[in-house]
Amino acid sequence: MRIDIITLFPEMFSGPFDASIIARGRDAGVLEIALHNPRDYALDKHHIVDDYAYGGGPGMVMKPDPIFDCVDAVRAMARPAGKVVLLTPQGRLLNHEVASELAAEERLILICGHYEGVDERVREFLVDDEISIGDYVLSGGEPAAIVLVDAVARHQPGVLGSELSLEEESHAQGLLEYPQYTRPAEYRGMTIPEVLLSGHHAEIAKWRRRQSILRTARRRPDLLAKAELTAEERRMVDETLSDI
Ligand code: 9D3
Repeated sequence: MRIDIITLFPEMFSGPFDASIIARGRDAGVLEIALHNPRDYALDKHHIVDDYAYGGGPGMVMKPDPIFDCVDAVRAMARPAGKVVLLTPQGRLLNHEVASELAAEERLILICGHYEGVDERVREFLVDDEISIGDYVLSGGEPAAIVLVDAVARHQPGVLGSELSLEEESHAQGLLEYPQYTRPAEYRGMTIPEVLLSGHHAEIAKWRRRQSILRTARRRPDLLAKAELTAEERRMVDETLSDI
């Protein structure tokens, strides 16, 4: 998969993209990332990329022409043309399904907005999809693009080191993770659940499933409503949580 990122701040990507899962994808040759600055496509003397909003109001708007010209040039660099995705607070919310959908594309072109936003004609005539990473205010689309690339990279074959991890992930889909422990079994007087030392794999699996379900019920009732639980598990949730 190839991802082209259009940003006024390409330097924001060097840390995250040179480490972690994204670096592994690039090293494995399953993920190619290229950064492009619309300022390089602003042909005026001062390479201006923003301007005042027609109709007035606070803040600057990203000019359409450097973005259109940048996307044209980037599209000419490789095939296929690729879906153009705008990172914006007004986009559809990123989740596992959206990440998986975008990961199936051969090529993506991400546009990171900055200032108060981009000229509406970019949205209307250039952009195919709009994504937000959550209901809070960022100062630009760059951190959102990093999150999106990370989530998409995990879906590429060979990135996780084992295909099992994603399968496990989708298996547990809809439930939060169970508590995890590693050595030592006792640290500063803090112990770990007895069952994990028992060697009874079936008992351990049962305990983990129960912990996942209860944790999800307490913290993310919205997720639990969508999860696939047996009738017995639903009863167990109701009984356990009615005590508190
Ligand atoms: C505070 C300014 N807002 C009201 C006028 C508009 C606004 C414009 C641009 C708010 C944020 C931004 C910059 N954010 C993004 O470009 C962005 C974003 C986000 O802020 N939250 C979650 N996901 C995303 S994806 C891109």
